[in-house]
Amino acid sequence: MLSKPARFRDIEAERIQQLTMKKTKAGLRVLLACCVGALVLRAYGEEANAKLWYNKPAINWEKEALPIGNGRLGGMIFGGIEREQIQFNESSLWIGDEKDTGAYQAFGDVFIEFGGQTNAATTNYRRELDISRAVHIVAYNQGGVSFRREYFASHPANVMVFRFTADKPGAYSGSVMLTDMHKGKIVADGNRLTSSGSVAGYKYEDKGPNYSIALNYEAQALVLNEGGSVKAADGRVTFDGVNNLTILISAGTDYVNDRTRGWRGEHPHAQVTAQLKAAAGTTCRKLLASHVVDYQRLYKRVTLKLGDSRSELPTDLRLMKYSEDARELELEALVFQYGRYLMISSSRGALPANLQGLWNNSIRPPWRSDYHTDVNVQMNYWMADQANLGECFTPYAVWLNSIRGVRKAETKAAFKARGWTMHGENGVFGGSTWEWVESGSAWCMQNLWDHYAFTGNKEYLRTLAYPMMKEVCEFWQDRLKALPDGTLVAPNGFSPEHGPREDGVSHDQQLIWDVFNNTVAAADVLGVDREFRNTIAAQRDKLLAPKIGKWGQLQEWMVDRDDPKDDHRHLSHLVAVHPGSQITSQRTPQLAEAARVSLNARGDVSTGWSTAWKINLWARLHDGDRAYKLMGNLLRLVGDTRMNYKNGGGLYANLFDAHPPFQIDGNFGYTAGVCEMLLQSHAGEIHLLPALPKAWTTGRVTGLRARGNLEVDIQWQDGKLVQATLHPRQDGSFQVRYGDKVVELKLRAGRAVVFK
Ligand code: FUC
Repeated sequence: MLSKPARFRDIEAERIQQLTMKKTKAGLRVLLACCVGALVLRAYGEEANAKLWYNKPAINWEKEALPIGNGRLGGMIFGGIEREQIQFNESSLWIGDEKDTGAYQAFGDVFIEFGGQTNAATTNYRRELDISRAVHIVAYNQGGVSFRREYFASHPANVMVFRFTADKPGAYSGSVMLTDMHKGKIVADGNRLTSSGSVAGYKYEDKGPNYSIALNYEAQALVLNEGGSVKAADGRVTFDGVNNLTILISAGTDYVNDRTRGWRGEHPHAQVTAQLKAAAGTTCRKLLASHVVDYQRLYKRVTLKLGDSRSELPTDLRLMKYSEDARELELEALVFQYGRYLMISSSRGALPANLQGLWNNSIRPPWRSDYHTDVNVQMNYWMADQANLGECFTPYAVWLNSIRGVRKAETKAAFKARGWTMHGENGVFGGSTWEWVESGSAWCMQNLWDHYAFTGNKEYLRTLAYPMMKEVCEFWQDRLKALPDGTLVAPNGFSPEHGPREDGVSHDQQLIWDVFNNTVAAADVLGVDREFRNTIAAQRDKLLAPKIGKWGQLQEWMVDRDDPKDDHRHLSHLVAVHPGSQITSQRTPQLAEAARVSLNARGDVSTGWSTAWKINLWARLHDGDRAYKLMGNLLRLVGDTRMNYKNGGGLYANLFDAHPPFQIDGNFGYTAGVCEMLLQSHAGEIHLLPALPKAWTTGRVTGLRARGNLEVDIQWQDGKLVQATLHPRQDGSFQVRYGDKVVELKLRAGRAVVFK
């Protein structure tokens, strides 16, 4: 199975060599390949490095349990021997309403007790998460029996599957329990456990408001036996003398992302029952096969090879060794792919990934496990298209679209303006709390435009992105204020989460520039709204521009008051460098230099997400070694789960990002950062290896996406480009850069181009 793609690759590579070679002015050799070349040099081969593994069960949910998810349902698996716990979630189980963010809610747990099995008598214990297949495995020996468990969350079947097998018959006896975080009704009937209820009366804070919306929910677990027997007793399902045991679970709520329906649709009972019935009607083998095919269709689009290490250590010790300055390149690649695994597992076909993706074991989770719009949700989605997971972006755009009606109403009341904006905390019913962060909606629009830039999907742009972008422009058209010389500033703004409220804050100015600039481009692509387009283009050019202050820094405020000792985690005034594109090393070198001064002053030690952002920023400033240093800071084994806003960033043993506590933006931001180090496309050109650190002497990446709707494979050796292949998905003109060499190319859809 695995050697076939490699052989295929060689044949295609040979074919490419026979194709025409052109020498360009700049001296880069370019091979123009025919259509078959679209498939060349894709390394679909084995990723030996794609496993997290441990030699003992998890005790701590946040630091040790391992996540599975199908984009809607999620499970955190402990791997206990006498007693297994799978804490589970469904992404729409929320409290809150149109006035209040509320919070994302834990659903419940499945507990499985194995009679007669004890920790003490176990040998060869191993639990692992294979992120190349999205399968979690627990294996151990006990009393002469080899036990093996497989767990996966199937997107096509829309259920989670837990399968328990053994090499001797009748080895499984015990019971299955379901718990419910909202104290609903639990019924055991035959081989089925059901929990159901409503979240009415639950609040995020003791003294918080009563919410006007209360979702109904239901979860079901179906216990299937091969051999032995299964029956309901005392609120559990017990099993006795079973050879192989399968537990299928699904859950849902009556949430719909539609304000006009009051956010409530059908009770989930029928759907959950049907999902389990369909899954139970097939075989585990088929469920697993369709799951792996579905998952790998996304996962295998990108491969990354940075080294050849074959660490024999369990992942926690491996990370510890790395933290002690024995840097291991393949661990860096594993954490990169883990970000992609977490994205595929938490953002498909339902709600977008929240502060914890979709894994949450609390009804009062940190920061509500919500959608924070002063950096966090935007950061979640930087990597989606870069790392070739465009489908995973869609839930985010759909969520924004669903809440914009509520946002418009509150924005109108608060600002007497058209369009819409948000506070820092946001939920699934449009409710938004905490401080106003007026440029938050413009920042979300940047994600929306980028998704178009990466995919070239005009239908998406016309129907989903552009109408929202236009509305956010309208908000700023009504809100901007002219200084005496005609310069436009955002009034009374805020540099998250930092400094006074005042006019002309750089963060606001840069994001308004961004949304105006992108909306001009979008109107051009769609050929619509000529007059509106010209007005915002003119307003964009009158915006107060980025300023360089007295110590050479990029000013965070209109007033030159930046403190060089300020190491605040937010890097709000650098948003024009990344993820924005107003400041680039090529086009605005002085401003880029000022940004470098500011970024230096902020220091290298911070929270998880802040460290991840710094990786991206240093990559944009083309300092690969500094980005690499920050990567090292993020790949630091952290044990503390207490909230730390200063310097606790790193990874837990399960490779979840530690803010601390667990916050997933650091995982996604890290993956985005690695993409930015290898490939950039924000500055009107495709830049190969823009920030390659010295440590990555030789490596290969395939399948990264660039703006303009193309995929790029890059191979390098001794720190130098060996070969890059562009796979355009649509026709277009591109400028391609490597170092200071630049070539101009007209590319045709489906015709790969190889650079030497
Ligand atoms: C912002 C950040 C915090 C935290 C929270 C969820 O408020 O400033 O560090 O990440 O979001």
